[in-house]
Amino acid sequence: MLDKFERYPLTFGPTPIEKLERLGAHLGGKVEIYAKREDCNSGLAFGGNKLRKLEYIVPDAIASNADTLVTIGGVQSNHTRMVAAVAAKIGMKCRLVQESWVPHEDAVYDRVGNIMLSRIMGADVQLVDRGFDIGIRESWQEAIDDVKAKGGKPYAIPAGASVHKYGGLGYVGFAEEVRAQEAQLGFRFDYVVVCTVTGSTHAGMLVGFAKDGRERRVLGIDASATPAQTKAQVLDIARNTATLVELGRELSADDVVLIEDYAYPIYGVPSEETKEAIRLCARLEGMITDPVYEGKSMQGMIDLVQKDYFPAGSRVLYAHLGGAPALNGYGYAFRNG
Ligand code: 5PA
Repeated sequence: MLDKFERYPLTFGPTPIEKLERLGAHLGGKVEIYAKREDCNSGLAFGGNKLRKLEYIVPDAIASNADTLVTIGGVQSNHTRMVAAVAAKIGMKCRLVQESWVPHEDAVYDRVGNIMLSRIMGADVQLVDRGFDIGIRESWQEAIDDVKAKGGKPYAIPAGASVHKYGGLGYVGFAEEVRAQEAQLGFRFDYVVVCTVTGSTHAGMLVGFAKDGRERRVLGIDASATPAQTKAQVLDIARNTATLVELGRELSADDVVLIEDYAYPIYGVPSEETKEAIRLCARLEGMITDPVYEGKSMQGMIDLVQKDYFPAGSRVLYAHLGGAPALNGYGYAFRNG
């Protein structure tokens, strides 16, 4: 589906799929749980889902003759860390707007984890005191203008690389990769569980799996706590991406399955149940998930298994999208383990 698009390799190649044997058994053994390890996809600054997206965006950035990548996220954004890494790798400058999307408790929240890594990689980090919103942000546009005013040539990447024209392509590739791995494994996955916030990860998967009629088997677990906006953005990106890859069919709002029950209390703040899911997965599998994104989708998957949402015998693929560096900003929440 992606042959006609230029791709700049930033990842190691196909990511491994591993069975979460002990977690599955702990949850009663009625379904088989697997994880696709997007969190281990690259040597660039701990990797994660943004690199798959950026592989299809970087050729356009290079072709535009830009010298500075400009993007935006929260203080502990994984996306901004990934853009900082990519800028370093391709020899560009990087300007990051980091907004106050999360009310946080830790004194070192803006010093550790993702933001520290971005600073180490030489990004120009600007803290802006504005709240959460997955849409186009004024502060990002101001940063783009500022780079221009100082004689630079900015290349603009929106939050999560999502509403960029090529933002959905990377996760179409994920679906194609899963199909190839299924052929080797000799079975197909019945469900894919993915954490959804700015939407292009879910949207790309949806388009990729629509090729064999599985778009509604992609279960987005909302972590934005603004699900109506997130759902609309997933559909927009999916439609745009479907046109680009010539999917040949219309996608409707019903094709976007977004489960809203686990984003509470608010974006970026883990509930007690999210923290329990993070501990459970860590203690049974040694697999680390974060309090903002993957811990919430892990909580959702565990709860759905416990509620018998998945018919007995189902094979469930959890997409682990990365994000562990943010844990450093949540030392207080895990002070007792
Ligand atoms: C993020 C996003 P989408 O934004 O494509 O829906 O992906 C959600 C997601 N898991 C899931 C991890 C580890 C993520 O980092 N992160 C954002 C960031 O700024 O880091 C875009 C919000």
